[in-house]
Amino acid sequence: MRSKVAIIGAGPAGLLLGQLLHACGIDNVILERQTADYVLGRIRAGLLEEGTVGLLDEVGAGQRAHREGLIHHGLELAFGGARHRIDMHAATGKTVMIYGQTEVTLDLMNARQQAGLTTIYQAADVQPHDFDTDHPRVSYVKDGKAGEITCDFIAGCDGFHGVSRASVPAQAIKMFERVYPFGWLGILSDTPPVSHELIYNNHERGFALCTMRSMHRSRYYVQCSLDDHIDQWPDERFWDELKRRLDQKAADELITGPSIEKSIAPLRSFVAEPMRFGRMFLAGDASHIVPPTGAKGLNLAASDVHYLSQALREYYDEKSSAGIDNYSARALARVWKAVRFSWWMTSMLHKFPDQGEFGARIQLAELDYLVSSKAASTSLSENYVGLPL
Ligand code: RFL
Ligand code: PHB
Repeated sequence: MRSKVAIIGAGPAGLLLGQLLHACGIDNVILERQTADYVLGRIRAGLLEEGTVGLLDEVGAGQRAHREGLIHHGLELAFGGARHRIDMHAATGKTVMIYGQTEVTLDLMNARQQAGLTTIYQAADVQPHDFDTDHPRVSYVKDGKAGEITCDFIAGCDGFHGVSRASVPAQAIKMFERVYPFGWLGILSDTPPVSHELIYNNHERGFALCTMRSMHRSRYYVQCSLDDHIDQWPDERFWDELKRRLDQKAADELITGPSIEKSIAPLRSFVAEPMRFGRMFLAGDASHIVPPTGAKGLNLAASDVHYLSQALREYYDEKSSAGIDNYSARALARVWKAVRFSWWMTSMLHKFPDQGEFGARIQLAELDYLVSSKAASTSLSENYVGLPL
């Protein structure tokens, strides 16, 4: 099979890139290791920047998000027993949208199907080749039969554990990493959210986040130990622990119910540089990971593929390589700012094993400064709603 661009991975990065390329007439094939149902079953991100919603609109996949997504003008920070609202809209003129990653993925999958583009699900042993030449290709096995896609470019959108980054020779890539000494235990439950906006809680027992998927479905997270196992967290224990970390009003108003999903995720900051290797590009989690505290992972995947699609359009339409030559630097400039913001939010809100009473007081001082200083709360807002694309 031949295609201008072979995309590895049908997560948000791969699917959005496929539609952005299609919109400028660049044909592409996606190879995905899992089934479509498996990809749709992963409960992850929930918060979209306006820029990300704009990209969904650009490819004609934004209608349902506008109908069903919840627009948030602010967020709350809770510490020292009280809650403080940050009005992001007043500070920046922008809002964020609550719309689950599963829904984004479904909308993009449907758009792809309507456009008649090829996605090969359950592709095993996917392997990029010869991306340091003018004739890259990707090999795979489907239903026991070997296949190959010859292409002009390969887009590695295959997430943190994907094969694309792993195929780059060690001397050509530099990696930066910080692993945090805790994880997030998350549950999804068909109960109304405790508040109409998100509450980020700094508490001496550890961080907690109250978020949602709709006005009938809530999503809660508590900071947990990396050694914890899901079996140690029956629903009652989760709700008890969450309540202890909330302010009194939220604890009183919290409506609990059976969980419909429960999982533990480790927290990590990671960046691989550069994001281009000859005729292969990395985008999304394949090249960087942020802890979820800043809600940036999916939004960065979207901005990466926006830059990449523009670069490839320039290559085909204007016969210019300037865009692809600049892709890595342009994407990384935005990535590092989101890495910084996510690290900062994580550092300010979680309980670290070695922070001591001094560290805890510094966190409280920083939070108090944030909610009382216009400059500081504007800075948080500007980053949270998303830096310009
Ligand atoms: P994905 O979603 O991991 O998709 C990669 C796809 O590649 C496939 N794949 C392969 N295919 C073929 N061959 C191989 N060898 C392959 N290896 C892998 C995989 O099966 C998969 O389908 O990466 P992508 O597209 O870059 O998207 C990134 C986002 O999924 C991720 O950044 C976000 O989920 C992060 N995230 C959040 N981001 C936000 O913007 N806002 C949030 O509110 C937010 N909350 C979160 C999050 C991530 C979380 N977890 C579980 C890590 C909350 C959590 C708890
Ligand atoms: C979510 O809704 O899952 C979510 C929202 C904001 C975050 C992280 C996760 O910072």
